Amino acid sequence: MLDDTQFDAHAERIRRDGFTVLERLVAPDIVASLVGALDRLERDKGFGYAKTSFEGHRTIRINNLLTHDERFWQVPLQPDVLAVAERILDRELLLHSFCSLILGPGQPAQPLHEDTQLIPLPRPHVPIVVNAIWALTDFTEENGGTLIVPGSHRYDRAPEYGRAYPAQPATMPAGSVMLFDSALWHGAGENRSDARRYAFSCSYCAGWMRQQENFQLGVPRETAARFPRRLQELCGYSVYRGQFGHIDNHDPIELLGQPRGRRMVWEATDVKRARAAAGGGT
Ligand SMILES: O=C(O)CCC(=O)C(=O)O
Repeated sequence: MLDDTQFDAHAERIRRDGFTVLERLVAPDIVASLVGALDRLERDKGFGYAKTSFEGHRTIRINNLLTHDERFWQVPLQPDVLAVAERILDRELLLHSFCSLILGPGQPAQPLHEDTQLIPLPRPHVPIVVNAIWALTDFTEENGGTLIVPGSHRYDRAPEYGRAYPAQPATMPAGSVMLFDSALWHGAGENRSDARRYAFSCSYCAGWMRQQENFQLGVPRETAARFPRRLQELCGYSVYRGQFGHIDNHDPIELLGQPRGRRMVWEATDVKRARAAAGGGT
């Protein structure tokens, strides 16, 4: 586990350059087990190549991964990645999207884009999504290591779709995780090698934002009930600032059998004032 100074330094790099790399973060046996889980899933459930050019006709993307294998649960919860993402977004962040990105040989480079470009906010804007690309095999220039344009998260526009721009490949050894502000211009590189490039994209968004993947409806309630509590919160069984996401003044976490969720802000305010009046402080 990294320490606070290292978390701060990585967060500062994301603010400055738009990205940072946590090298060799994930142990080789865990990487092997995650790749094994993806292979088994592909074999057992017949997942094939994506159907659109943006997603990649030679790329296997498996969405809603949390429903497929318990081994995937540890990915959004990886403590170092979460700690850095929380420094950028805050502790009430949500899981935004979690999918595999398996680039097969012959996959052309993806158009450069930024993940928040459809959000109607003027650019540059505060960070609202942080993406973590997990390298499950070495990322090289040859096998399609993610292309990035350092500093582009501060530009006042998104890239023009399909246009070529100078970009650099994020090369990193297997087990590394690249975290970036999703406003950074990026895209998968071309896989000119004869092997697959295995990766995850596991992104987090601000707690007040709509998630890209709908985990509350997409993950069966009985599966979510078995998640560790922090994963339940990340999936949206939580209330941002005690206001956004409540159900009849209750925290949705109670739907998963948790005894008591967060107090809504209006109730919490009364409790706080009553305690202060009684001399009990806050
Ligand atoms: O596969 C990659 O390296 C990046 C993929 C990506 O940016 C996307 O699909 O939005």
